[in-house]
Amino acid sequence: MNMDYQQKKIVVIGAGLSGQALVRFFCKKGADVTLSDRRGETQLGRLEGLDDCNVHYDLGGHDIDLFKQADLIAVSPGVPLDIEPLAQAAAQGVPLLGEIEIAFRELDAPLIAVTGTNGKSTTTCLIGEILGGEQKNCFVGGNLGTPLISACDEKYDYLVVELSSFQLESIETFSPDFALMLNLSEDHLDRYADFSSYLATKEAIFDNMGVGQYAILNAEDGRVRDLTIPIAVKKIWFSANRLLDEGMGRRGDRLVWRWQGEEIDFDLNRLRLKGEHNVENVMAALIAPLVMGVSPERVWEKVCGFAGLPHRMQQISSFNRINWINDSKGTNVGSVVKSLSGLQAPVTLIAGGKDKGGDYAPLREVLKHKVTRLILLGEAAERMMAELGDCCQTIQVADMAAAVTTAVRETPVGGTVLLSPACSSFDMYPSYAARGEDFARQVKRLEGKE
Ligand code: UMA
Ligand code: ADP
Repeated sequence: MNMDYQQKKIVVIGAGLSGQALVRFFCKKGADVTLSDRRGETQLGRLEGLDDCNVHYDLGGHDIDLFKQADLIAVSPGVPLDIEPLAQAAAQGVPLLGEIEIAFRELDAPLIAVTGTNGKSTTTCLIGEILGGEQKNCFVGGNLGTPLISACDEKYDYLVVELSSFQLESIETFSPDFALMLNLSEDHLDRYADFSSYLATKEAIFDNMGVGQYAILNAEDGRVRDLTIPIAVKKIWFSANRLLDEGMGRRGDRLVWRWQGEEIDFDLNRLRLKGEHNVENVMAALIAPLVMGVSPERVWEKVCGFAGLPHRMQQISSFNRINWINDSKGTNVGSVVKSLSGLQAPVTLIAGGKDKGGDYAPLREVLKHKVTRLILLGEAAERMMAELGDCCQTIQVADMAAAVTTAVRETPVGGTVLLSPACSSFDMYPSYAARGEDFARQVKRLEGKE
């Protein structure tokens, strides 16, 4: 369904990756576009990608009148829908749509959407690996980094899209052919009133789905099992703990796919990806391509060739005979619990960053078993110290350089230093990637390589 935006007054809010891609899209469609950002010109710098666009600017704050007079407001994921200018415009009947909804209305290739609290990026990339190549053009993006709206620039055979809860807040008709729900645990409680609001936003991915569409679901996650999914949607389960009568199950070190009366198995020993959490991601990633008819041989060859993404349990050094692991993308408690569970003691854990308002208590057990030193930094350090400081020896430091210097002093030969913050990065860095790169740089500095 292609929408007509010719001469429509459109306000795009947020001048980040999504906002800039939206501006390019709407300008091409002949709309009258204004880009609004609370940051001013000096903070934003030059928006080089927009040089060719005929766009107006509303910077250093949001002009409420402009919002009220718009035909449509296109919202970036980082902008909450309840901020004053959006609430007032919505109250006047101005439609607010997110980047994902706007893109969905333009695109017609089969769409596989990946959500859940953890493992989204890894699973999205795995599916992209499987479906891409061999003359197939596969878009792989969304929350992962490339906004879906930029998929309108090219013809794609498949769209594989990672979706955050932020992106799902502003969908209306979005309905993927396959929706994956990997797992659900506390996250982003700095944006949502409570955990159930976060869960409801995630659940919205299924709202418009129906006949001929599939929900791919983690059978071992109670919150996933409790989701409300339209009856017409075919549910396909995966379980990393047991065999299933239908779906993707497991028998020892083999994954077992049972579908339409047939059974195929896959040897886990061939995987390059490490960790139990990645077994779950692999299981989830296999299902849509297999249902779509990609051969099991090709599927497994692609999955086994995948070495993982940077900043996710990435071994970066063995300096001082210590295993240094960058898991900067471990941005919530659930992911850090999984990451630590897969490691042998003794671990020195570097954590902290921007607090997301969730509960740190689920970390207590695994800290006691695996972690001998907890090094805390960032805005969340004090709260984490108060809630976790009695689980192991805990030290608060000022920055990453001090965290790494302390870690090398405190960690015995054969031990592991893990950066897995359980917090977002935005108190000290522009992104989790910048935080992970700083960690790697500080380790290199110790090694005398920088
Ligand atoms: N802004 C306003 N007014 C506000 C709030 C923000 O103008 O009230 C402006 C900011 O000043 C800034 C712009 O909005 O200039 C940023 O917009 P954005 O936060 O939506 O950032 P994008 O660059 O568009 O990136 C977004 C996703 N960011 C967030 O959801 C916070 C990226 O996910 C995603 O890769 C990208 O779209 C492409 O789809 C990042 C992320 O941290 C990786 N995601 C969260 C996560 O994974 O935990 C959900
Ligand atoms: P997301 O995109 O959902 O943040 P990633 O694939 O980027 O997920 O992985 C981020 C971190 O989450 C990893 O470094 C790991 O600590 C943890 N993780 C990955 N997959 C899972 C999973 N299936 N269950 C729990 N934690 C996971």
